[in-house]
Amino acid sequence: MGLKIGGKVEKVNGKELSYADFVEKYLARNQPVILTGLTDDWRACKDWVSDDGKPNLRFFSAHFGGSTVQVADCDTKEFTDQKRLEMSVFEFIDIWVKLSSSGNGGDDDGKLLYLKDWHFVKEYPDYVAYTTPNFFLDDWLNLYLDKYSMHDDPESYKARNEISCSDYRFVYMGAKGTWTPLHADVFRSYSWSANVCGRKQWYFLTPSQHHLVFDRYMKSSVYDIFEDVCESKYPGFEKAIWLECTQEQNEIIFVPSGWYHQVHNLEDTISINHNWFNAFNVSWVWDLLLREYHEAKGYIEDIKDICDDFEGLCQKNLAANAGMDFRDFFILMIRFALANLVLFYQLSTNKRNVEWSSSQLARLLLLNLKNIKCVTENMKSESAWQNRGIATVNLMKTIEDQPFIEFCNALGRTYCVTCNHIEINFDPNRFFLEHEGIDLYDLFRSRICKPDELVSFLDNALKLVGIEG
Ligand SMILES: O=C(O)CCC(=O)C(=O)O
Repeated sequence: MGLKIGGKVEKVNGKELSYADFVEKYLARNQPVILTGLTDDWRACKDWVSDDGKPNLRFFSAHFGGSTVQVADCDTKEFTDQKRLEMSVFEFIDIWVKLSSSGNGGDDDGKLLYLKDWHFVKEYPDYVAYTTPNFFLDDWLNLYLDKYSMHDDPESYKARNEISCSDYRFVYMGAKGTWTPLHADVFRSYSWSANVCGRKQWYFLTPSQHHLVFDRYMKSSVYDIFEDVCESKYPGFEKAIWLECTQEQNEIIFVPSGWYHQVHNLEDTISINHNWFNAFNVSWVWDLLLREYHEAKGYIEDIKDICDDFEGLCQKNLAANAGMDFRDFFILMIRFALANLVLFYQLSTNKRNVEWSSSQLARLLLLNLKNIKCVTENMKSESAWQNRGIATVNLMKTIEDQPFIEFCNALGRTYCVTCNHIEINFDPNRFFLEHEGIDLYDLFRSRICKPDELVSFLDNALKLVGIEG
């Protein structure tokens, strides 16, 4: 029996959609959408596409051939994903060119190869291939990784290079027929994916139907929705109702948090793809970390009694599987709380504007702070915090650090664009002087080690500007 298709993904002209409408209709409601008209000025759409509309593979070999990339062998399953190989872009293109001229699209053994997760922007920062559309700028993941690394203690994670992730901005390239198996995105983040050339076919399953693609123990999920899916292993699969769509060249798809999806390249395709989260979906990240933590713990429960640092091992395994551990996530939350707070305070000093607190920017900063507080409240109840000092963050030292100042100002610039606001800056030297009426020294003269301390800090900080938590 074929898939049950319940509908198509909506297609909207991105030039006629306001940021506020995008937030209300898609981001906050966690609904997919295809946006058109947003790639007109991209250099990638000129340099990377030949006159016949196909990928300009020669251009890649000539300019970026030396890069080492991850290539998925689309015909071979390894664990829950496609088998990965490492090769240079030059080799990858060479295989592609030779075999597309021989008409088979795969390598010598007839394998279909798909270049994935190429950190192109990190590798070629001066070659500005594209600009991120405003709709996707409120991206805590990449803004954070531009200034900080996920693990403050890379030494202890050195051996596991799969978690040393520099950013989540990728290029994908593959011949017709390459594909990505059914999955939900890393951290249960949002993603956006733009077709520079080629076309993709997408199949989506809403989070409320997830259980239908899992086995009865909720352990493994279907790999390929078009393979014979064994009824006895996945008893709910036949009931799943899918959304589908064809994404054309120059169209951008917004993939909401936690939606399972499978993707097929209908033609030779190059796409640009970011993963991201912000206040609207950060609770998904924590929920996933918590689930993965309990899973990681379950796997090694039998060595608990002979292990010197059982909790430490659980966290290390969590970071290897999920991309971050509790400490990484908590420190990220603290830094975002501080950045949103200092920007909120900066806004409040603009005495000429008595309406400051009802501005779009003030409302967004407050929503961010409230959602951070809400996630942190959920973290409080996890007993792993009680057993060890997960983090020690000196607030005063943090906000005076150069990376924090840069991070905060990058966040400020982003929000001035999305909220159409005049520039706001954070300068720690001016910050304390400009808020003489408020005892900020007292507020920031503390350390945060546990989630309940972050919650109290936020409550106190907001009270000082007349906002009750
Ligand atoms: O384009 C692909 O093959 C996969 C992209 C994807 O899964 C995503 O953007 O979330």
